[in-house]
Amino acid sequence: MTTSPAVDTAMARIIADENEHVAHNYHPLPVVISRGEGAWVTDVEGKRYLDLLSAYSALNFGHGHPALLAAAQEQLNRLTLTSRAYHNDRLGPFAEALAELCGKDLVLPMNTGAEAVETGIKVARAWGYRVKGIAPDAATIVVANGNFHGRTTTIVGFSDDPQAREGFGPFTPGFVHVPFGDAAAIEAAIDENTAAVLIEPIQGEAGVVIPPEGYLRAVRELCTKNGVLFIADEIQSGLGRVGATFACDREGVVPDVYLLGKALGGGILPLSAVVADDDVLGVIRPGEHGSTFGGNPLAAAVGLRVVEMLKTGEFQTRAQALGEHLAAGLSTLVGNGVTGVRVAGLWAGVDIDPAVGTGREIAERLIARGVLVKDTHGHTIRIAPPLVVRATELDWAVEQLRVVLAR
Ligand code: IF1
Repeated sequence: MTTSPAVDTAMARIIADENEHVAHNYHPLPVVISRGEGAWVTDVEGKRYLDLLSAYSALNFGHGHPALLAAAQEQLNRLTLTSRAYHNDRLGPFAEALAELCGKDLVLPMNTGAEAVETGIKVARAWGYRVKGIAPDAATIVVANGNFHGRTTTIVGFSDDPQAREGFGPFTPGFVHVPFGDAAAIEAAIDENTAAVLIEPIQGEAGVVIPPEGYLRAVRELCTKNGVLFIADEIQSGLGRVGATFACDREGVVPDVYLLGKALGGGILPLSAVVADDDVLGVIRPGEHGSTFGGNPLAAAVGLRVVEMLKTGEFQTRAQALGEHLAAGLSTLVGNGVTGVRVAGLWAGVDIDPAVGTGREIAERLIARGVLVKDTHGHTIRIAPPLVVRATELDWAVEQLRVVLAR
């Protein structure tokens, strides 16, 4: 019988094999998941965990939601891919439903969130030249410090996180930075070459940073006044997470362009979209933009079901109520290993007192107690459970957090 630690377990072997053949672009927490149901996942050894990350909100409806699985399975048997060289019978209904959910005219379907952001940038630039009349190649886009919009070279080029950008230049020009949450800074940054302001209404990667009340309304007014597009990256904040369909709804604001992803694909496949009115998205002409898988019938069938589920308002209401419940629980930890908590709907950033450990250490201790979270920026952990989680499960998770903080 071996006395050596973890090395001989099935799980350790799986992790070692993965590390041998998968590029080391991540440092995953040491758990190997093989099943998921609702808010719970099971590892290869049969141990269950409450999933408080939901694949960064891509699993807003939980693992294996029956209605989403049914939509995917029905479509899998019928037709999965046509390319946009032809029409398919699922894209139109999906686009119609999503446009209606957003109160907009048009949808441009892509796959990943980063592609939606890239598409939004192209649309804003084309609109800047063709509608606003900006001089050729002079268009700029105002972005926020602390932003996270994805991993392509253009996108990391306007990140201010050294880990995201260092070693990957040269970068695409045309972006102007302002502090997040400061509307006056946006006003000062706008000039005749500004095509758009691109922000996350709530910054996710930054640690669930909620801007001051009135910020989104002020951005809306500034953009309208100056003839600039307001592009809201709702890829992580949208589709029910914050207790409303969109984080912009919390201030009663409608951006010119919604960027959507993650939960749009129901946690089943990648599906993203740019949603805007015809006077904006209509600037893109045949042949100027696209993707092999964008608008594929399998993704459209799942996305249509996602939109139908959101139209009931049930998930938004749940996120709001459960979020208040979670906020109350987390607030009892402040001063007890937690230095600050920010909550928007069922989405929380919890700052860990460095004296009790790093965010990563807390996440590792929680794994031992059957709870999955993810750290960010050293001492913050993010909590974004599937919106199908129960209040009692959240209470239990808060108690596990209390225990690992006290250790
Ligand atoms: C990674 C974070 C979350 C996003 C917003 C666009 C994208 C994302 C607001 C791009 C992606 C991700 C991707 C994932 C980790 C992650 C993340 F920690 F980096 F911040 F969610 F919290 N806009 N977010 O949050 O979407 O191309 O990935 O589909 O890159 O490691 P994508």
